[in-house]
Amino acid sequence: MSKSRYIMIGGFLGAGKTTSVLKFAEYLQENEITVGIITNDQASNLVDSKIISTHGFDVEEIAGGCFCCRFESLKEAADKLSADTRPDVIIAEPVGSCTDLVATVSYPLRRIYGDNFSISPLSVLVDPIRARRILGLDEGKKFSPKVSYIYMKQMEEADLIVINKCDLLNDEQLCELHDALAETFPASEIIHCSARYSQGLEPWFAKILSTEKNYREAMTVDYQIYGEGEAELGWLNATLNVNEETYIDGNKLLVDIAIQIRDYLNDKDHQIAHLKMTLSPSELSTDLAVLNLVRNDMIPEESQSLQDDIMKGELIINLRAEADPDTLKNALAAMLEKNVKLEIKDLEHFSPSFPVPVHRDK
Ligand SMILES: Nc1nc2c(ncn2[C@@H]2O[C@H](COP(=O)(O)OP(=O)(O)OP(=O)(O)O)[C@@H](O)[C@H]2O)c(=O)[nH]1
Ligand SMILES: [Mg+2]
Repeated sequence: MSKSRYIMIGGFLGAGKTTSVLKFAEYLQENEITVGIITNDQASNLVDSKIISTHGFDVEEIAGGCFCCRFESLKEAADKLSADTRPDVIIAEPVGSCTDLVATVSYPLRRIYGDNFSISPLSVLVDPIRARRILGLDEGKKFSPKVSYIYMKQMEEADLIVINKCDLLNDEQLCELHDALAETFPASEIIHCSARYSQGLEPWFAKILSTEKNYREAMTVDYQIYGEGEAELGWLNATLNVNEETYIDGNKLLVDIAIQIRDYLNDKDHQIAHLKMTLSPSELSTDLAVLNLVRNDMIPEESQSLQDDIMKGELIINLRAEADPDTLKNALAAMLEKNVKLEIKDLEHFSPSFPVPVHRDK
C-alpha cells in the first residue's frame, strides 16, 4: 500500500493556518489527490473543525492537548481518516501556541511509522503585522517575552517560513520583513503568499507535496520558558444556543459579540491572539457565519456570512488571549449580560498545561 504524505502547517494563533489548509485541500481535490485533515486544540468544540467539515472535507479533531503530547491520538486520527480509503495526503494543523514539532512529531512519526507516512517539510505561517512587531520593525502592542519566545522558536524550526497576508503590506514593508527573517533564521526558506486571496499558493503547495523533510538537528528548546509562555495564554471554548423570538441578522450578532469581548479585554490591557466564532442555523446546516479577530487594534473580520436571518442557531466561540482564563470567562459573562437570548451549552476555560511530549528525537 502506498504511503500517505503527512504535511504539517504550523504557525502562531491567527496566522492563517486553517485558511491555508482549506485552500490546500481544494487544490488537492482539483488535482484528484485525496485528502484528510486533522485539527488540534487544547479543548473540544473547535471553530476550525466546523469550518473544514462545512466545506465537505474529512476532518478528525484531536482535542485535549497538542500533537506532541498526544502523539498516539495523532496516529489514531490518521488511521481513522484511512479507515475507508487511505488519503494520499493528510494535512495536520497543530495548536498555534505549540512549538518543537519537528523533534516531537515529524521525526518520531518517521522513525516509528515510516512505512505508513512520508513526511513533508514543516511550514510555519506568519502574520506579517505581528511578525514585524515581534522583530522590532514596527511599534505596537506585543506579547510578553515568554510568549514571544514561543513565536520565535516556531520560526526557528521551520523548513519554510511562509509570510502570509502579504496583501496587508506594501512592497517595502514586505522586503524589510523578508530580510529580517532571512537574517534571523538562515536555515529556513522564506516564501510569500496571501492565502485568503489565493495568491502565491501554488509554488508552496507544489513544494510541500513533492519534497521530503530533510534531516537537520532539532533546535534546542527551554521547556521551562515554553511551558510558562503557554501558561500565560488563556483559552476559552464555548458553545451557545441562540434562541430568539423573531428573525435577527446573525452576521451582525457575531460582530456585536466580537466588539463586546474585544473592548472588555482592551480595557484590561489583555492582548487577543485569536477570537474566532461560527454561527449556524443548526448543527447540520451548511449555511455558516465565520468571524475572526487576531489583534485588539483590528475591526472584526466577517470571513463568511449567513445567507438568511435566523431565529435559532448554534454559536461557537474560541478565544485565545494573553489573559488568565477567569478574565476570559468574565469577558464572556459581560457579553452575555448584553445578549440575554444566548444560552451556554458547553464551556471550557483554562490555560494550556505544561508541554510534556511523548517522544523527542533530536
Ligand atoms: N488579510 C488577510 N487575512 C488573512 C489571510 N489569510 C488568513 N487571513 C485571516 O486571518 C484570520 C485567521 O485565519 P485562520 O486561518 O483562522 O488562522 P489560524 O492560524 O488557523 O488560527 P488558529 O487556528 O486560531 O491558530 C482570519 O480572519 C483569516 O481570514 C490573508 O492572506 N490575508
Ligand atoms: Mg486554525
